[in-house]
Parts: sequence; structure tokens; C-alpha cells
Amino acid sequence: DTWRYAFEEALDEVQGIFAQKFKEEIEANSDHEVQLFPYGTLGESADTMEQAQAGILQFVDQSPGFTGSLIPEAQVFFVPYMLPQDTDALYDFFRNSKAIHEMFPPLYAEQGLELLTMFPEGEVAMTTKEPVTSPEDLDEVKFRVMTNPLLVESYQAFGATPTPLPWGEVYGGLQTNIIQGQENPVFFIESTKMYEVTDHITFTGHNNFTTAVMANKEFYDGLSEEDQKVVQDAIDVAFEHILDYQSNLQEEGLAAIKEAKPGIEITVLTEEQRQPFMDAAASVEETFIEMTGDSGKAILDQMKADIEAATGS
Ligand code: 6CS
Repeated sequence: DTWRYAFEEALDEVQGIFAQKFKEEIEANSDHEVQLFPYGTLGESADTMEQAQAGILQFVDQSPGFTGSLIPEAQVFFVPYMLPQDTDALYDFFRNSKAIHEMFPPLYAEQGLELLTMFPEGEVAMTTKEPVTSPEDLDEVKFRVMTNPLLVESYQAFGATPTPLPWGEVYGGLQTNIIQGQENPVFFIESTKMYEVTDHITFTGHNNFTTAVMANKEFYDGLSEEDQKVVQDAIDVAFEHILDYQSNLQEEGLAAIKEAKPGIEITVLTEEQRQPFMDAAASVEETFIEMTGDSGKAILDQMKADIEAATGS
């Protein structure tokens, strides 16, 4: 039989590399086939999530940036400056987090989804038309965010006018000046040519892009124990593969952007310049707790404990 797996990126982007490894492992270790549906072939992220919930798709990759409206607690990944900035600590966190491995699965299950893994895709950078060194610079900037209420809060706290949009509207929106900024990891800024429609890349250190891979729960529960193990093993292999794959991805992406557009301005904010953005994070955390109550607070506390364990602080 054939299992259908949709993701939010192209085949040669991070989610696609993960999906290809998953497919390779499944097909090497079972009689099942995996059919891959890259971004755009079945609609936007919200569409593929509906298809996965309905069982039309067996697997889907959807980032918490879009899942936040379905599972409010998933918005925790948008509390700014919460995830470790050190790569080893970040990977350690994703490997061992109790919040991810024990607390999130029941929340996804309530939505008919078996949460298989979450992994990081790289530090998020802002790309804008004008330079950004302080929240004041974001005043009057319509800044595209994924459709996630807490991300809207973050950019409001950062001083911008947040504009939630599906991915498909971002390039055109920047081109026609409906929006003047967006955020994404460097590999994605490069592969989707965001540098063609923005002139400044700014590293504020406020987040890393998290994504999640899920199965339709009814489908997953109906698998034999043996097949469930094949799926879990394939996920484990693809997880380690995708972390390895990213070891030089940011440097390579930046080099390619500079080559394609020598005039691009790349700025890494200093600690001092980051401070007002960091100060804004506290109110975003409070809003997260207001939005999600006890359940969200418990996840936030566990995330912090997991991060502390990973950073050894
Ligand atoms: O910003 C977005 O909407 C997209 N960014 C990434 C890195 N992956 C998929 C997502 O749709």
C-alpha cells in the first residue's frame, strides 16, 4: 500500500530532506511505499492539515506556526528568546524534552493526530525593506507572520504591525509592498528568494524555527506493532539526519544570498541592541499563559525545565 505524506516546503528544503529520508527508511524496511507531496501540490499548510485530520493523508509536516490556532499550547514555541541559541543545547533539548515527548502527544491526539517528532529548522532572521536595529525601526512596518496568535503578539511587542498570512502570499506581498518584512531561517530566505524583495537581513536571536511531523491517529493506531516500530525507527533516523544536514546550512545560505545579491545588508544585533526585544518577550509569555491557562502554563514550565537541563544551567 501507499502512504501519503505532505509537507510545507520543497523537496530540497529541510522538511523535504526529512521526508525523503523517512520515505527511504520505510521503503527499505517494509513493503509500504511513501508518496511525497511537497508544498503547493495539495494547497497551503492549513489545507494539508485538514487532509491529514480527515485521513486523506497519512502523514503531514505542519509547523507550530500554523498549528497554534488548532492546538493553542503549540504556540509556546513563539515565546521569544526561550529556546537555546547554542546548537548543541538546542539539539539536546529537542532529543530529550519531556514537554515534546510526553506532554504534547496527548494534545495532538485530541485533534486526531499522532505526534511523531518535532525538530528545529534554523535560527529565524528578519528580512525587511529598511534596516532594523531597534523596535522603533519596526514602527509602521507591516510584518508578515505565520497564522499564529502568539506570533502576532510577539511582533506587536517588537513594535511592528503584524500581518498573518499563509506562505503563498508572502513573496507577492513584499513585491507589492502590502507587507515590508517577514521572518524565516536563512536556508528558506535563500531558496525562496526573499532577498529579491527585501534588502536587509537582521539576526535578533529571538527564535529557531520549529516544525512537527504527525500521522493521522486512526491510521497510526490501526497499524500493527511491527509497522508502528518501522515508522518510529524511520522518524528517529530522519531526525538525526536532519540535524546533521543542517550543520553548515546557515553559512551556505548566507554565502549564496551574498553571491546572488551583493548589496544585501546583513546585521547581527549586539547584546545591547537585542535587549529591548528581549524585554518585550516577558509580555508575550504572559499573553501565552492568558491564552492557554493551566495546560499552557504546565507546558511552559516543563519547556523551561527541559531547556535548563539541555543547557546545563
Ligand atoms: O514561513 C512560512 O510560512 C514557512 N517557513 C518555513 C521555514 N517552512 C514552511 C513554512 O510554510
